Amino acid sequence: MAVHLRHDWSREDVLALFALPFNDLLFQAACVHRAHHNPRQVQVSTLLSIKTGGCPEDCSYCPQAARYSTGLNAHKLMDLDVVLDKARAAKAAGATRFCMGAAWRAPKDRDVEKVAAMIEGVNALGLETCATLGMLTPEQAERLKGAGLAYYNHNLDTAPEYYDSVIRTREYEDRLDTLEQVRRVGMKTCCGGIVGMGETREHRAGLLQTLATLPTHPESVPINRLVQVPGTPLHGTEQIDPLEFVRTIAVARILMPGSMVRLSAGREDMSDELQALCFLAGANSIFYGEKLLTTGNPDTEKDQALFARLGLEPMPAPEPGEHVHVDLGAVESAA
Ligand code: SAM
Ligand code: DTB
Ligand code: SF4
Repeated sequence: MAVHLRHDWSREDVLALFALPFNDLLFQAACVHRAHHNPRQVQVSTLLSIKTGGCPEDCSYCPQAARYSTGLNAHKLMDLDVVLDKARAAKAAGATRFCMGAAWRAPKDRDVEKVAAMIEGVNALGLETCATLGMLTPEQAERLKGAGLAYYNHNLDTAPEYYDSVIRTREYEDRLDTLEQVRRVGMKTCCGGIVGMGETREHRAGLLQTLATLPTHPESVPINRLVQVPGTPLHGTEQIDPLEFVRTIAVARILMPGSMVRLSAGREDMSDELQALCFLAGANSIFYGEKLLTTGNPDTEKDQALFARLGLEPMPAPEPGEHVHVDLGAVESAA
């Protein structure tokens, strides 16, 4: 279904949504959710860290940055057969998308060749594929698309004006450039950020405004709540108010109606009630399986019980060629 989506949200528009009385905001978000999606269905993705730790970047939240002492065991790129065994297990547990993450600033061409073989193998199992490998050259984006990669995850992480407080080794512009390469070759983008990093509401609005004014809305928008890992600079940051977290989900839903809004990292210490509010606010995707990349996630049995309690069901994978939504983009919508 092709839909006209707004790409001209101002910072004031976004802040006005954040400022609504909580129930008004949730009601509006739930209406938008129901107009664009089946509210009983939640898309389920499983993550696998195919290359762990030893990363040269300085992302202040990340346990995989080599410069922080987080006690993590670094691991070289996994062998293809191990990745495919993990993908088979994820499918058997009920996941429909398999996301492979690597702790690279940017992959080398020979790494991309190895990941391309993984993508082909995971596609052959009937799972949707996603990868997050860092910055890409135009040629690398082409190669991944050619291998059949459906989604590329590359987060903006936070508002442009708060970014330097979190990451110094990579520019915001670099992230926007990689997203541009991904869109150009026709892959879907999975792009969101992290909240609970000491940012203000203005910064949360800035992240969401930037996402919602990209040339096309990311097809998946992961909203991560910071997982605080001892040894990282952000360990010990004051936690975000849970209701403010729900507001962030609701505003993301209203700004990007056709996207999958993912209740991402940070679910392990969320109550069922908080997660239920997030689903009411329009979240319709989760990471499913005991592990994120290096940190914990709820057990599959626990998530299955939560779905049963809430009357939710896993979203079936789209048929090949079927589009969840087609964002006509900023230029066409304005015409
Ligand atoms: N190295 C690649 C990159 O940064 O583009 C890909 C992997 S990186 C771990 C993917 C994303 O995970 C980051 O952009 C960040 O949004 C998220 N992330 C990492 N550590 C996190 C944490 N402690 N809490 C929440 N999200 C986190
Ligand atoms: C995203 O937005 N969140 C995921 C995925 N994309 C790659 C990663 C969360 C990582 C949490 C910390 C860890 O497990 O290392
Ligand atoms: Fe490296 Fe990615 Fe972690 Fe940043 S988020 S330190 S780039 S693995």
